[in-house]
Amino acid sequence: MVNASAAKDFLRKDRMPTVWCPGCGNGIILSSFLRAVKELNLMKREVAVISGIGCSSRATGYIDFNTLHTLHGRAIAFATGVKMVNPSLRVIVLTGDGDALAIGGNHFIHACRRNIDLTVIIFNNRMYGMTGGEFSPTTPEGDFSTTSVYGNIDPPFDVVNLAKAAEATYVARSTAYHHMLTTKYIKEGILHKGISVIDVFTPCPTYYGRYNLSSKPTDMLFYLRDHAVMNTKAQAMSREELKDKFIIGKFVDIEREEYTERYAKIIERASEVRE
Ligand SMILES: Cc1ncc(C[n+]2csc(CCOP(=O)(O)OP(=O)(O)O)c2C)c(N)n1
Repeated sequence: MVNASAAKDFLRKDRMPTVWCPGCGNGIILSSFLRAVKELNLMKREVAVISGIGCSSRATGYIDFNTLHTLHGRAIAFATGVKMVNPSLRVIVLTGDGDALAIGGNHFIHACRRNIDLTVIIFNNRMYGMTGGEFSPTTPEGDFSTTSVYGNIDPPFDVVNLAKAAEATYVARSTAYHHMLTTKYIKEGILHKGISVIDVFTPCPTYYGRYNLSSKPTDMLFYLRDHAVMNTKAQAMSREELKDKFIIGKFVDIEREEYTERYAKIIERASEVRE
């Protein structure tokens, strides 16, 4: 076990303070990630961290690894390129629900389908934080945002079900409150050969919270504590008991041939033919 201060080894202290609002869970998720890297004893040079655009995607600016802060929705595309060129790197994607599932939705499903060895950590704040609180593909139906002032009419994606349907080989969900669980899933995801998707729920206090739950960040954490149910426990609960709850846990952990390994075989075959 590594304590939280050890994670500071990986922070670019000269970039502090962060842009994140007081009470935002992004810092908690970032520290879960740093703790996971520390506990796995990974060297900085072995790790590449790629993000898109958004509040959550700013995370790459605060950490001292090989990092790329790329284009909105293109984090997984850049990460795919990095992994293809250097399969020995541990490639991690830090992304928002908008970045990964709206503009980046295509890259997300195809990375799952290919089973490329990326660890995709979704900072799921249920809306677009950076641009002012618009609804995103994970905003629940009926919820309020700056672009759904009478209630959102779009049914949301369930990230776990989406990743499962696209045939991701590791899928888990945690929250900013359950930081030890998040660290555990990130560690497992990094060690997993193939794509791992870790959906981490962290309602944005500034926009989502203010419009839908509470303007107090501590209430956000209590909300996560009181409404999350482990999937193992949920199986024995009735529909009525699960009303207003969301399910966390590990949902998929299977083996399937990884994409860069398949590609290496193709290169080998092609060079044999040429010789
Ligand atoms: C091509 C493009 N379209 C739109 C934007 C504007 N934009 C910047 S961040 C963002 C949404 C961010 O939401 P999310 O990915 O959920 O991250 P969060 O800020 O909530 O962490 C949008 C629409 C952009 N930068 N580039």
